[in-house]
Amino acid sequence: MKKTILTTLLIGLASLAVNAQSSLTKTDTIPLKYGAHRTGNRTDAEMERWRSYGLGQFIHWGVYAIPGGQWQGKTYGGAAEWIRSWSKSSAPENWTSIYDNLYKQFNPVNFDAKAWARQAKQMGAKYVIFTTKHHDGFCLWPSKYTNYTIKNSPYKKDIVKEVVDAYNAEGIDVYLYFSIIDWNHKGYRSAAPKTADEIASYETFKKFTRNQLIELVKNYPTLRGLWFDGTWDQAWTKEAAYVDALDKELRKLSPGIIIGSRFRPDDYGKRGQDSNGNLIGDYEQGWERKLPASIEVTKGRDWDCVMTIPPNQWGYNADWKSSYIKTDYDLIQMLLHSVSLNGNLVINFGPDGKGAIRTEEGAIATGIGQWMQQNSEAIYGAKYAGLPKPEYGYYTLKGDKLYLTVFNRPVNNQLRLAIPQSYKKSLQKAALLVGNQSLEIKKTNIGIDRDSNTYFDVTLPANLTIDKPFVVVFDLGESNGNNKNYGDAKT
Ligand code: JFZ
Repeated sequence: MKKTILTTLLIGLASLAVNAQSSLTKTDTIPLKYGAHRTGNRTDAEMERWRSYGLGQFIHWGVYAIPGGQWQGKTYGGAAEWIRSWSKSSAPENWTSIYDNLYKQFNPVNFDAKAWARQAKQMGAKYVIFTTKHHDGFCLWPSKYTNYTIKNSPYKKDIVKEVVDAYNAEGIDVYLYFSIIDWNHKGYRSAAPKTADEIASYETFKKFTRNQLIELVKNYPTLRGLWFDGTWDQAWTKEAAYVDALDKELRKLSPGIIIGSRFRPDDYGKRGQDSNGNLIGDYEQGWERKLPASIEVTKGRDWDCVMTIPPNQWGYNADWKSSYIKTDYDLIQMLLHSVSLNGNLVINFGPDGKGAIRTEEGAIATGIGQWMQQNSEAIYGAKYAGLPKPEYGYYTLKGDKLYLTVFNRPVNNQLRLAIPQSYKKSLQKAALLVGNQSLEIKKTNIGIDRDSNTYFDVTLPANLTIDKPFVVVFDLGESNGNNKNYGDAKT
């Protein structure tokens, strides 16, 4: 009996010590009610599907497509979808009121959702992110909660529905872009509300936002996710409790829905990552128009990169002459860069005011599509290969296949691959992905004793005259992770 008491006491003391220890080691953890809901990545089937997309399409469309970055011979300097905020000093007279009446002319007679969806499919996009409402507040669906919608334009019909149906019919998953910023709603404000009136007015905006989101989720039940934007205002970032509850509500209404890191603030108004450095939301949305340099910077998180074709234009801008316009190869390279580091690349399109996708974007979609037609095996479902980036291009990995997409072809036609000796796989066979021509792999002694790599030379056929990036596929076998140069004479 005595012994039991003593043991209990000792166990009690020991667990006290353990608790003290763990609370000591956790002194850097800030207690949060509304921080990240998990520390690692999601493991469910919906997220796994998202991870396998590789390539997506973004579409920015709204009344800003009518001016297309200019009005009455004047050019707006910023991103075309921001034109409503044209500063008074340079804007045409009465600009905001002109803008706020543009919807009365929104009649996109050339809009053909099925043609858009066919083009996206042909390009190889597995998902689309479509702007239901940008910062100007104009709704491309007939929202019950405002009059500022497509229903009151000459076009009248529900554009969001047309897009959702057409893309779904092509087997493309739909994500809806939604801006929290809404320059049209009376209760919207950027600075945190202080007076009772301001608070009451902001409450109407919060309710309106919630209503619209629930409306979207209910109207378009096939949606796979919501892509939030315009969440940086102080008024919003102080609403952690409200947004957290809304996030939970939306997830309940649409089980499996994917929401990135641009929606909820934490208790201290931090966005993206909470105050403890954990990702808020299902994937990192911070790689906008930029790509992580290495796997380390991704911190092992799911991520996508949304990319404009000009430097920074999302909505239609009539002027594509004044800046560098990315080519299809620029974008294919970014696609490989993304997939090789476990991300998706989402290429933005900005249809014009009549609903047509400009010919330059069409040509890019065709170029990417032709390449994808032959090489998408190296993209869909492919991941980071666990190898250092080769100078010739990018590795991607799927099952027991390693893909090397070559952008920089060596003039001597020898791809010399440095494989760390610790790599747990061996290169068995090599072949060109297109045509399946097999290529010889030679283990190479280049006499670098202290090097931790093993080198393999793969000879490209001299008669390979391709002027596009091309893929070499390797069959991988098991290895003990001790790839010593046993072929070397000395060893
Ligand atoms: C926002 C919008 O203002 C813009 O019009 C466009 O819709 C884009 C996709 O999103 O712009 C941003 C948002 C976030 C960053 C940069 C531009 N960011 O986090 O670096």
